[in-house]
Amino acid sequence: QDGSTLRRPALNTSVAAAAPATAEVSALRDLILRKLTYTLGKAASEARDRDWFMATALAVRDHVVDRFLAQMRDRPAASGKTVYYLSLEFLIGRLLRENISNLGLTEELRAALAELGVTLDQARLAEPDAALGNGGLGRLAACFLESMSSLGIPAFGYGIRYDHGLFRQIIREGWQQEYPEDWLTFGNPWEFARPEIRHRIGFGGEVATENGHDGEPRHRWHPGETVDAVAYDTPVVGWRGKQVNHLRLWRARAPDPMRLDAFNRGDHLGALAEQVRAEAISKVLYPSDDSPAGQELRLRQEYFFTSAALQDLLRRHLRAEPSVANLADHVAIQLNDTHPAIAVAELMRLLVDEHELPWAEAWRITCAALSYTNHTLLPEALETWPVPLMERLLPRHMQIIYRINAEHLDAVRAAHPGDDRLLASVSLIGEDHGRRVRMGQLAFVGSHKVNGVSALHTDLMRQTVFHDLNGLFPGRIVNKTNGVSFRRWLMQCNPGLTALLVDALGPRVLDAPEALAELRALAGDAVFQGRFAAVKRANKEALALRIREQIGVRVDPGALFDVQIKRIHEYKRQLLNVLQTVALYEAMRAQPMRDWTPVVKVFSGKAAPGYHRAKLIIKLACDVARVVNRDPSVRGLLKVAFLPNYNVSAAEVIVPAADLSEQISTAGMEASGTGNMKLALNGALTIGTLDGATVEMAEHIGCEHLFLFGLSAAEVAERRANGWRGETAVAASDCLGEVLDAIGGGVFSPDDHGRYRPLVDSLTAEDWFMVAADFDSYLAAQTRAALLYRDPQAWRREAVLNTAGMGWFSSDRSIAEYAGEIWNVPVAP
Ligand code: T68
Repeated sequence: QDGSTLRRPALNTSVAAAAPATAEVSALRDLILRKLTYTLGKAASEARDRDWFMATALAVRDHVVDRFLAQMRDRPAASGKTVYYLSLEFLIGRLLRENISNLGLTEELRAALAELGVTLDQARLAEPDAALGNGGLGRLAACFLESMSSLGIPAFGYGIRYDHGLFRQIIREGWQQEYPEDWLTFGNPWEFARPEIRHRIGFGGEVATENGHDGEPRHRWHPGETVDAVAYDTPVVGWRGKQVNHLRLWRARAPDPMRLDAFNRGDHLGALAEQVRAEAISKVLYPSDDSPAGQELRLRQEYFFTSAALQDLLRRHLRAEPSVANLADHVAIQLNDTHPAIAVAELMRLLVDEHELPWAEAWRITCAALSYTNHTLLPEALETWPVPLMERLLPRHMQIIYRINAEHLDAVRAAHPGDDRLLASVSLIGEDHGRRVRMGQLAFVGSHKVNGVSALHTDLMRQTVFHDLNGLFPGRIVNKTNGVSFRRWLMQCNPGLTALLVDALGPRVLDAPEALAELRALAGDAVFQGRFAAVKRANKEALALRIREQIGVRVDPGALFDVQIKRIHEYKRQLLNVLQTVALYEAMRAQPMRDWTPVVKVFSGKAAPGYHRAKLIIKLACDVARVVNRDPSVRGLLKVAFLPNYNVSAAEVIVPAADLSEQISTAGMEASGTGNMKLALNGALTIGTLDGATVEMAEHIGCEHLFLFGLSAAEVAERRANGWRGETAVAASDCLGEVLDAIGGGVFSPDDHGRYRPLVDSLTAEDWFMVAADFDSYLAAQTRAALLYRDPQAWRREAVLNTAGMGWFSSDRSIAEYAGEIWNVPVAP
């Protein structure tokens, strides 16, 4: 009855299925061997998987260099405009499979490596993940870069080349421990170091004011400290190799490597102190995901990469144009969240102080060039910096911000005389917790467009955080619903499904994701369903193997794979999922012989190191797993797996294997979500709240094909306003009280009975995240899912309809919208 019993279709599982030409294969083989021998200095007989990966990557890189250099050399054709995407995070993952797939080299490379006695997977799996991001925000930046290349939009991604990306997560006795991540240890074959591309970044010091020749005072900043930003370029290969853009990451270097006098005096540490201080800037990614880092180093990182990016794009502009006056005709600068928001002041400084433009003209150019994407409404995640810190670290920028604010508030006063509440609300300086610069307001005022990342989120931006600014600048806020790269999240991670889609819909589906809609006609077709299910089954077997290898838990690939993979956060409500797991466990123990649907609960994700609650939720999931997985009375029908060290590569294995996708955030709190899109695209059914982009997914797929439950965003707001308490929900529920008693009473923590008391108490009290409030409704949705899974035909039909409805969620669509409505850049049809 499940997919494994059906005849597996004889499909070629690769996208570029044509047999590779032998001449190309031999050329590639020889190139790899040359790289291994002459660049890495290794003999083939001595080479390890990592060496094969390095040699292969270097060979593949050779294939893109010409197009890469052309982007650098040539002015963009039609519009003459280049997009600069500024992001503190690029969560890239591995690049080998993406690059060869986009270049159409997969089969050639597979054959070339085979001639060398190496499998493609051996080389591929030896690549470390570039984990230069925390979660959705960083991964979105990576998908967007790939889409810009695929759509032929000339673009640069600008960020930081962190020595250490997001921490490696180890789970020891259920507790998360963080270890430094080391992706650069063996070198990075994709990047080109550009020691000659270097910009000086200042901090601290003083501002001198002179009289300029036009009578206006001229300001000159004399920084007390300088750091160099050195460029490292990684080619970003678009689909079918169309365009190769730049990801340019900056590394911090001290202008002087050390103080030789101190060193020679024997003060070896002191001699290196400045270098250490300077280079700390690009040492490590902040693992902050939606919590305020609030630290000086973070501000230094933000200014460092923003200034380097702006200096770099100005230099590029001036190579082709006589002046900066027409800058906004040639550049579109997108700020990914407020992390680069200091760009507003820095661009003004460069234009006014360095290029001597009049203030008003500089302001016009700045607003025309910049635009800003908001990714969160969580108040604790909205960046603000203490004014004294800004004055000390960036004195000239603080002056500029004061002047921008003064002119902004003058305009508000003129339009709304006497409205002090409005003035306080839209000021760039907040007075609530000491004087602080509000980076969201700064980015808003200095941009021509500000966007949210889903329709609901954008509406909530207009209603809440940016309500008053929206009133002053109507039309500035626009929506750009997120998307994901179908190359990575379908073609590369799920070659089996891709081959089936090509077979059913034609190769056109690889270039035109709208074609997925035609699957609807096949959703009821038993043969197609069988093939679809067989692909899913194979992916589930691969995940089952990984689960066994990683944590020693055996799972049945025939069970319903119920997957929640994302950062661990209270608003994402992994706790709600754990509570339902416990409810199911108790029900199974009460009636062991009922015909329960076999379920595997898969959790994976990292908690911010300082977020104790989130770490406690991981511990609870692991405690529940330990008890459930060992209990013979559930007869293996329920298994719980917490997979450590979630990252892009782990997602590429889990996503294609999921049956049920958990998108269960408290409504109104998840800005968009993108994992929701990846999972549905790969044929998982969504169990979710009407939050973020899940709302739009329900519209595109049809809401009857998702398991929707819970309070709406408006209902959540209303309950909070009316002093909601979770005990109301406990009293009304048949089983929530029992579940909380078991967890709070130590059933899963016999070594520490009180461990989960605070967690449980918060649910019966304020229940800020509406876990208790939504519990019964979630349980009912889970029951609907488990029932449907017992009818394989019905489930498969739904799975096909989910994939069919996802064409719109390609990041190509998102980027085409940015290009048209924000950047004013043409996209070739
Ligand atoms: C995510 N935000 C949103 N933030 O939570 C998610 N935060 O709904 C959305 O789909 C995604 O952005 C893309 O738009 C984040 O991932 C962070 O990672 C972050 C990092 C540093 C500081 C604050």
